[in-house]
Amino acid sequence: MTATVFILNGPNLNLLGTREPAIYGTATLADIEARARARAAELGLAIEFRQTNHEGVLVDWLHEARAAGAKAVLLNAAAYTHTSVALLDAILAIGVPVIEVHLSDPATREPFRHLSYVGMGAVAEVKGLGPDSYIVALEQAATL
Ligand code: CA2
Repeated sequence: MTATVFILNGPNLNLLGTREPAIYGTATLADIEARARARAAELGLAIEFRQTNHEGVLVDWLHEARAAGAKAVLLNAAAYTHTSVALLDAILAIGVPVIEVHLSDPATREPFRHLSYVGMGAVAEVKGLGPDSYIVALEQAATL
């Protein structure tokens, strides 16, 4: 059976490509999904690519990844990365490896972005590569 990788995106990432191109680039989330889908096909993976602005929905989707027997989750939790113990608890609960993904490198930005609750539960992080962060993370997920 084809292994599935969930690629979950948090708040405001639906605005990609429309605002703040100096930080986040010009690619839209749909562009990133198309690239991830093409690379996943080459790697023999299926992907479930989603975005929500709601913290609890991300928690529900992490649970769904476990129920679906997902191979891994790539998680760009956006601002919830830096605030959400609920996401950390979900990551620790599901028993599915989670790779933290970011377009920018939060460690080089404002101090409030330096703390990552997601990172406390993730098996790896890929950040600062723009849309390539998703592709590199997908390649890492394929090796898990
Ligand atoms: O670099 C990343 O991928 C982030 O997860 C993006 C988050 C930010 O809170 C994290 O610290 C790092 C913000 C996403 C906001 O996306 C926008 C897209 C277009 C215009 C405005 C915001």
